[in-house]
Amino acid sequence: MSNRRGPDFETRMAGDEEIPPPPQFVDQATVTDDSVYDEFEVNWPDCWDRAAATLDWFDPYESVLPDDEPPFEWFAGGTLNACYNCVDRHVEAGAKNRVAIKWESHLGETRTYTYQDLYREVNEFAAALRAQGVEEDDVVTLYMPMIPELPIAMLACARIGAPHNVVFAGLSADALATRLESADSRFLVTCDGYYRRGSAIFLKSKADDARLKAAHDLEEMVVVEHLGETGHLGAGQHTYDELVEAHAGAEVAPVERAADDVLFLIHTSGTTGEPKRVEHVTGGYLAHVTWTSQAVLDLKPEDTYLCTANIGWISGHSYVVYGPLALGTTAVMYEGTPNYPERDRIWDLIEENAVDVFYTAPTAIRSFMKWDTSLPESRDLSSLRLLGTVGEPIDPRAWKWYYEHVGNGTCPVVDTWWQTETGGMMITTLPGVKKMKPGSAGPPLPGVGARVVDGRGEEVPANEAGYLVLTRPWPGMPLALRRGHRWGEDAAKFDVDGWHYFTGDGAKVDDDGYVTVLGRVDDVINVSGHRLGTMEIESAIVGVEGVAEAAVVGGNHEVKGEAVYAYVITEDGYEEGEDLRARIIEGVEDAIGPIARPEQVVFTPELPKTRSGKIMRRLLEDVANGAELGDTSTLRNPAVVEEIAAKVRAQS
Ligand code: 6R9
Repeated sequence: MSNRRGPDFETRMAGDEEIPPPPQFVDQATVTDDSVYDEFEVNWPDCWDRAAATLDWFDPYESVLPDDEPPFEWFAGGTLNACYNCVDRHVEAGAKNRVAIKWESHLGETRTYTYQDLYREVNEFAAALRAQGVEEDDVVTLYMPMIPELPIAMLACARIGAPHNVVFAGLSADALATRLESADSRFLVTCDGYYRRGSAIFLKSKADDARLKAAHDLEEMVVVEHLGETGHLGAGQHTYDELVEAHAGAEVAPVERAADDVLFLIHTSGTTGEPKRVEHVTGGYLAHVTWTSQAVLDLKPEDTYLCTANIGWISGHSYVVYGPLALGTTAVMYEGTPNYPERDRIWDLIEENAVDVFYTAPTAIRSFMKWDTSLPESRDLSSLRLLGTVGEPIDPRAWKWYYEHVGNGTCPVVDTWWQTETGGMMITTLPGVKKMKPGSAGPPLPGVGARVVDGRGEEVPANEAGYLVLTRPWPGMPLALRRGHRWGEDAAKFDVDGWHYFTGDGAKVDDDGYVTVLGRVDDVINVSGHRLGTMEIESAIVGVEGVAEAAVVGGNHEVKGEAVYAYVITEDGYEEGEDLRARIIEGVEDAIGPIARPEQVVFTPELPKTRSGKIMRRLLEDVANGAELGDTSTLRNPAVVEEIAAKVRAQS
């Protein structure tokens, strides 16, 4: 196993404080009875009926889970449509005038879509996609920023049974090309461009570039005119407005999808040099995210809800789009960044929209703390009922700041652990039931099996660090795991009895069964909640002319959580210096995007290697963190570590 830190890395202590659920929250919460945990234990797997019951099925399923061996066919025999569940059923139930999406642009413009508006536009775009030749099971790639046309396009795809493949707009043309190929996708929806912190980013030109780079032809491309700078459209390229207008008033019947038909593909970073393709299916995924939106986020149809996640990542798929809309909630969608135009933009949004439930990431909370504590306090945030966090471990100090300064000590905080691969939340407190422990995510949700094991697969004693494995299948599990496949990195890792999935995270469990997640133990780093593979960054750097070898590690960063540190050996005849450094940064931005930009590029004559030639990444992490250097005695070249450390000190 490639083990970046091992389970014994610095143990982050969760606070020993315990906070009971606020009574005024419990009084109105959807799930308040502790018996739900027992019910799921006694009744497993049929207990997951409860999740499926949040949805409308065309054909009811015959069995919740026919077999406890792969293939795991959750809700076998059932058919449904995700778009029908997120849109039509609310219109049919008389909620057509309720706001579904309130979009706030970063410049202060707003656009409001009721469920009826959403119904109309999704139908028109679904008809347009069909007219472009998109058939059931064709993959449609969506390379779009946070504009309303993104969820509309996702729902239109879901309506016609065409899996979507959303690519985060901050990724480069190369990254888009790789994802088009990996998904075997011949249809692309993008936009001309968008503003980020006041500057225009031209997306269509990146999409055009990707089109040239991808190994196969794109058949059709749709361009949303967001900046009004679309320019020339070539063959097979159409504007979104032109297509929607051509299908004004069209209605498309939602396609009946089997529970395990693919709803979408999404790519994330794994531990190989290639992005990892994850496929989520219609029934289990939608049931999982809808149930957890209800049980954990406590969302109700009358709520206004703000999640700051970008729809380009899984958090936005599950908890900006599918979960909240399936429940008929009003989702506020924010185009910009929390600090643009001012650092109080988020508090503005909460106050103006009287937001009930707010879900964000620890990196944002750390920024808020750093900026000015008085900012949230100068606003009326009394509409808030519940706060959530996701994406990285949250330390007890940030947790308490969030609880006190944003939640005024009256809103429960749910620290939700989950992954692209799990589809939805797995480990967190049920806020109307469980006490909170700042710094610890909480117990596994009812029905979820999680264990912390050592390298041999043995469960470790309470409060000791080990590897986090999931030991039971769950409805939101992706196609590969359903089929009993393992991703390369997870293959036969531990000798755990029975089926299991290794998460890539280190964790410990306390005497109450609360899990504290310690961070990744594999070659994945987490920069501001963005999941990045060190191997992908390394291969980008090695592709730069003049670079002989590179090693990338994550170093601690006060706001970002981790930052990218690149250690580089130059090729003979090339000079270390600003020119090469700039080309390395450009190389990473071209291959992946600005999110992977190295914080530091450190030139070194050698990398610390063991006698067998393996790079000792742990030492490079110690160097990045300015920590005391670990044992260097097994190195072939011990002196190099001190040399690199001196360079890092000089650069920072
Ligand atoms: C949803 C999402 C997954 C990785 C995961 C872990 C980290 C997410 C966390 C957390 C501690 C939490 N992570 N939530 N760590 N506490 N509440 O973020 O998916 O982008 O796939 O990242 O994020 O390391 O393995 P994804």
